[in-house]
Amino acid sequence: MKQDNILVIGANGQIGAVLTEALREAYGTDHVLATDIRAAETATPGPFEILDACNGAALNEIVRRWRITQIYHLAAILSARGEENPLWAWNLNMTSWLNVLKTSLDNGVAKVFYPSSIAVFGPDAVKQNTPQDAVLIPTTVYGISKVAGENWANYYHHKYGLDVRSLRYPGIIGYQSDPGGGTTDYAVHIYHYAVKGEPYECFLRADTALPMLYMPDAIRATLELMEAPAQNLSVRTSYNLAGMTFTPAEVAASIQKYLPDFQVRYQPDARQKIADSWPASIDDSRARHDWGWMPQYNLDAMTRDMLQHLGERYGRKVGG
Ligand code: VAH
Repeated sequence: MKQDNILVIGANGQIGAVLTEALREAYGTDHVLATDIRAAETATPGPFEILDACNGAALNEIVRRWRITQIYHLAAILSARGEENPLWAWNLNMTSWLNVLKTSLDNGVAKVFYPSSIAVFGPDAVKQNTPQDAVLIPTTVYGISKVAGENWANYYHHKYGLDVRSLRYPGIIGYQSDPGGGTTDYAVHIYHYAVKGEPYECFLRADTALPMLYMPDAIRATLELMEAPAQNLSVRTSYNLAGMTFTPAEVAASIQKYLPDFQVRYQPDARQKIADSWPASIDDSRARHDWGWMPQYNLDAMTRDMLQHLGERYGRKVGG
């Protein structure tokens, strides 16, 4: 068991909730402090404190009191919700991240994780197999904040030597937690509707191909990056990361192999424009080269696992 004290900011979010459990498994429950702007409905066992990371003094106090050695900053306003209130989203995403960087430097935090996103790419980037160094002209405030955040990470590393590491997550799908305010959220909701035996109205067109990653792969990628030898890392903005690419029609077909009566209707909304600005697939060869990244789940393996776990939650045996 490694003796670190780890702070997770945004621990009640879709990725934060699962990452907190994985970190507690690796470092010991009492060495991982979960924080969020409000308490979760279903508290999981382990240290928790209310923290608004936009309050630099509060963040600094917690880092000092807990002698934090690693920070995972999972709090952010995502793509769709950010477009409803752009300046609020920008201020929250940037103020919190700049507080994390300054507090980490001031308190000798050894390692910092920053979640970026394939949302850093816009319509000017190559659509298929988007390379690590593609042009970054995003069309959402969320994407703009992630491009800026990546560059602040790179700046703190090269100017001050802070060990900041980052991944450009694709859409993340998992059964353990709910997504909030994203454009890829459909890929989680669709499984819940299917297991509940209800038709699903998808807010993207049936043929919208997007890069996606199953939660176990996303969590493993995060821990593998954070544990990689620093000298192997050639990217200090953020690594492209990919798992699979699929469309709403393809995930529906994958589900219908187990639930043949499941129906999907397609009713694109404002999120279609965001999705159309993003890559369809990602080249993550740099991550594979630098720290041995290799996804383990494809669409059918994810569907089988999602349906099995959600079936248990909703009391309906499916798949598996
Ligand atoms: C979103 N789930 O939809 C996030 C993610 C690539 C998408 O960044 O905003």
